[in-house]
Amino acid sequence: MYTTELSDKNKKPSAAAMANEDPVRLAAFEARVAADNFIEPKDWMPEAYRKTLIRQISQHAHSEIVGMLPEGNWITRAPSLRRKAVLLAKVQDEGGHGLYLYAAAETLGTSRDEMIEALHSGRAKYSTIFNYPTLTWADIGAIGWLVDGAAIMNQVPLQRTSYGPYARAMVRICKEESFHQRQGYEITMTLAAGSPEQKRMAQDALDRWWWPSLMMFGPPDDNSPNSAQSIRWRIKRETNDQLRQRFVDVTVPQAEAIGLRVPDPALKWNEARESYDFGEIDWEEFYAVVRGEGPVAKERMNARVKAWADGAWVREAALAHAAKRNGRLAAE
Ligand code: BYC
Repeated sequence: MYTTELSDKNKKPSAAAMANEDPVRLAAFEARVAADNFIEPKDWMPEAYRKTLIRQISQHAHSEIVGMLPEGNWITRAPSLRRKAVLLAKVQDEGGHGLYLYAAAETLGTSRDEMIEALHSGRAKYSTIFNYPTLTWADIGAIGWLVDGAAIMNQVPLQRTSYGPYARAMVRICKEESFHQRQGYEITMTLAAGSPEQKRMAQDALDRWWWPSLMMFGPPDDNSPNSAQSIRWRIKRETNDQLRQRFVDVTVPQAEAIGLRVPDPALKWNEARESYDFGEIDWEEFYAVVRGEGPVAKERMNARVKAWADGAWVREAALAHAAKRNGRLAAE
């Protein structure tokens, strides 16, 4: 995510904000959530629930759109026509995910323009992972395998999030993400089984993307200001640490199966927990990237702002066309 510092403001709904809510409606809302019924756009909801959803869904949408950049710049350099066609389709899918998610956020009363402005001005965040550079073709494998793999781990439980439009968007997104994860693993597997130089490239990409992928799940639970309320309102179904642990447990055997080494000397199977113990994440690095100090944060935002400016004529033409068509329909 970009330039916005982590802070406690606007995190938990303040007691005063919640006290302003109608207690009867609030109790009915909480009972619906507790019964696992979806909340729909026209249903009554507490303001803090609406705000939390707008924050999370719009950040999620921004991540999909900014996430097109690291892979997009490898489309012309993909090593074969097949790889190029697959990568093109994948990057296009990410654009589609962003659009479903912006549409889901719009049902909460925010506009696309407001969300885009928040991204471009640095008020809204997007995932830290997209502020790292893609140096070699092996990075495209690592992104699909690890970044999409982490995204699926986080997004599968979001199919049961309490807000209906977000949950339904996630169902389709998860299907596509699982194809993305497989295409990335297949690239990495091919490189790992290739020449010594190709295997070295695959290992180097794993070395650079492993820790940033673990950071995608967010701060540790005891330092995650939004988690408790989001879990209570069933916006989040599992905590950051639970999902991170599951990702490690699933991914380590995948690395071993293709002869790669996870770059963590503390990684060790824990018989009692039936899970891997793993080393300390560099949280200083995470918070620096959240503050906008990621290696390619400025390039990413400049690219988005330029794309938005360059696309102005398309938006204007589409609006002019819609106005003309509506005028014609009204005349008929
Ligand atoms: N990066 O209280 P917490 C993809 C922020 S893209 C930056 O735990 P929460 C793909 C967090 O926003 C898929 N910031 O927050 C696309 C909060 O700050 P604010 C991306 C982070 O919301 C292209 C503060 O830290 N997936 O698949 O309860 C190519 C405290 O955190 C990060 C999503 O967006 C981070 N990594 O939990 C390939 C999933 N982590 O907002 C692949 C949807 C935390 O209060 N989002 N922060 O100022 C979520 O599930 C949750 O929002 C999070 C954070 C788990 C990320």
